[in-house]
Amino acid sequence: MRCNRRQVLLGGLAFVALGVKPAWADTQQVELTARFTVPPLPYAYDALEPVIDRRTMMFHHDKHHTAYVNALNAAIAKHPELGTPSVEQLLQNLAAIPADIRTAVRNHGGGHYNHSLFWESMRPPQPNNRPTGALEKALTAHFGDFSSFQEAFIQAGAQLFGSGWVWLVADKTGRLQVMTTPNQDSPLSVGLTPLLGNDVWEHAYYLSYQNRRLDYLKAWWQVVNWPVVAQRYALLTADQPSLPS
Ligand code: MN3
Repeated sequence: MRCNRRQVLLGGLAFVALGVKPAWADTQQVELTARFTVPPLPYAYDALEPVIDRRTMMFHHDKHHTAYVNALNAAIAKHPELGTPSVEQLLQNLAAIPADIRTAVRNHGGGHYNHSLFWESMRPPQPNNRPTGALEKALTAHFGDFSSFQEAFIQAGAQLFGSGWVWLVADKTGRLQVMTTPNQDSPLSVGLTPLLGNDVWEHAYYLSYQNRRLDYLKAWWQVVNWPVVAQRYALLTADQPSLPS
């Protein structure tokens, strides 16, 4: 490869030409390469049993998540002019990502972000596991009651064809909705904030549930970490003082 410097300059100019200035463009570049790492699980591999078995957690976290991170790092390394954006910034600005790595960032950046959120969204099985406080009120206001929200989430996840995610998301006005995304697409890329997501790729459940995705979707509520989801909702309402908190 020759003309490396020129390529770097052209890469920077591409942002200007697109009229899309990435949000991180003005931040100080303290590292020369953006490198992402797999966060450690906040609990033991077997902590979610019997809802999610130990081997599934080992393969899912150590192998699948690591593969997304490695591929994301390889893609980002091709464009040092991007600086050191966070994975959120990358996913929120896909249009500003150089075309030759945009699909890789979408797939593997999404895989990294979605799984990082997923691990934090779970905890050991809890009896009568349900949200409280402002989040419970918001779910009731948007879906009728908590059970109706759960049912909408389960149905959306069960009906998603192929691999993807089912989400509880909030838009900029605080409106809550259930949605699905295919593959590793993130709600961040369409301007929505994920509060809770469940992975419905077969690798997330196949060892214990085989083809019974619906059983996995129903059992999964036992391990949802509602205090963490409530924290995400509180951050959102802190940014939007007009929302009920
Ligand atoms: Mn997965």
